[in-house]
Amino acid sequence: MLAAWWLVVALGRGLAPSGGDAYRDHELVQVFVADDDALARLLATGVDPWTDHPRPGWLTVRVTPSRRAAVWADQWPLKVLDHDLGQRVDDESARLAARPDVAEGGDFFADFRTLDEIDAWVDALAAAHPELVSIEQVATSIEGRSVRALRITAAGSDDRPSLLVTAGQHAREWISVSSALWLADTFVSHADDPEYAAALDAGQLVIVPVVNPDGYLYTWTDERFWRKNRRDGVGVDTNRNWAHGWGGEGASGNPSDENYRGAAAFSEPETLGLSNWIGEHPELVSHVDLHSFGQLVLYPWGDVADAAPDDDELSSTADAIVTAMSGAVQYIALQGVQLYPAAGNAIDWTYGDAGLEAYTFELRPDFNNDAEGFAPAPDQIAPVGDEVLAGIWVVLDAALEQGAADTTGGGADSGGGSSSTGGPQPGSSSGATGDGSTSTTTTDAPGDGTTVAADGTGAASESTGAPTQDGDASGCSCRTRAGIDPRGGWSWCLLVAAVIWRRRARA
Ligand code: 0X9
Ligand code: ZN
Repeated sequence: MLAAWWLVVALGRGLAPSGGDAYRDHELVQVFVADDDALARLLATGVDPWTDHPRPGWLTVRVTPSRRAAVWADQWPLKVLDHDLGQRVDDESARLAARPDVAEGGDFFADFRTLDEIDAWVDALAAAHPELVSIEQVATSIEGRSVRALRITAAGSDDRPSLLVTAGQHAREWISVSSALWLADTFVSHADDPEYAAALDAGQLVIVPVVNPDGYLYTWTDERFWRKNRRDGVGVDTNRNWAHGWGGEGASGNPSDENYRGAAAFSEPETLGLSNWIGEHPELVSHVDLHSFGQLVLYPWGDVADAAPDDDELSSTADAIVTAMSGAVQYIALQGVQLYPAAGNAIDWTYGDAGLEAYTFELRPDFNNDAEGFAPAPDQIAPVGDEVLAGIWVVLDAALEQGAADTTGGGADSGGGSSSTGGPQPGSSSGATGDGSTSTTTTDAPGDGTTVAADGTGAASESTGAPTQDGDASGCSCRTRAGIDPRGGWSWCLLVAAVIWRRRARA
């Protein structure tokens, strides 16, 4: 009876929560592996590492009941983060089934949304703001779904310099999708604010919120932690399928691996369609690809250790992005390959082959918070959305400066993240709900002088008094860095040490 009620409620909301059966009694365990031999021994037990590039050190793995004895037989230093991932997925499904219904006026950003809800919201946003928002189809997925872009501009033309934001290449990284939609919502609902109006007059924001719609849907219906697209039911990692350096280090030729590169460069309709579309749009000058998790800003190259031709600009802009995004939590800038090699990733192609200034943002949580990992609580949607917004402003300002320089024949440097439009500091956003009405979501965004609790509760914590940047020469307010990681202490030191260790391991 209860099950029947659940089904009615779920279907009534257009949902089909997957439930946790696929993960019943699966443990999430942090294991310390001292060296490559130990790593090989652990992986031989058949655990599922929650990273596509396992290395010695602390490693988070999913352990199925059938593998448990083999894992625990060894004397690993280990910590069980979760005894039953199935329960976690059940809890999440129950929460999702009870979340506010957008069709009945509920806040779209109160929780994560199904593909149907996202499509309806995007349609409604465009219908309510035809002067600002247009929708373009950029690709068709393997299962025949539209991969769509929202173009947001007040210019009424598509030849203004444009920033492309993509999200959801990896199906389980829901916070990347919600953040892309948060950007669209903020730019539309603030379009009359002087800073936004200036930016939308001078340039455009093009947002593809769900690059991998088949995979995204599958995480809602079947396997919550699915990563790839749905090629033959086995999947291709679209972020290993782009043509730049395809088949190089960090991309597997084994279809069952999480980082399977596909049969050939651009073998997948999602990457082929999107890359063709990018090639047809010379107004695009920069690209940000959203992922989770790790709190990182990555720049090319992601496959080889050589410095990119524009390494100085890329790294200095990445530093500026990190400054803008950090406050409640700390982000770190890295050349992608220093994290681990990932040949065939999107930004190597958009930078190297399409000529865009390109970055990957890995959003919250950080690597010390694997337990939350790909399933952050819904109260993270707003603060992470605002962090992405702050970072996007840095890239957009650089793009618009470049556009202005190109127009005037000047030689402005695209790096450094200085402000041409004086993009605002996010703090509160009035949200278009998609039905033409608006809702207001207020957040203590990083940089507005307060900080958000690191656990995402929204409770303010004391500023640590870290440096602030107030006002640029034009008198517009700029990003303020209110504090560094209120968790502080050893976890932050460990994170920094891990990054340095990774860098040295690569050297
Ligand atoms: O592995 C990926 O595709 C990205 N990380 S994720 O956990 N979201 O899957 C990162 C790719 C960034 N590039 C490099 N690490 N080189
Ligand atoms: Zn990803």
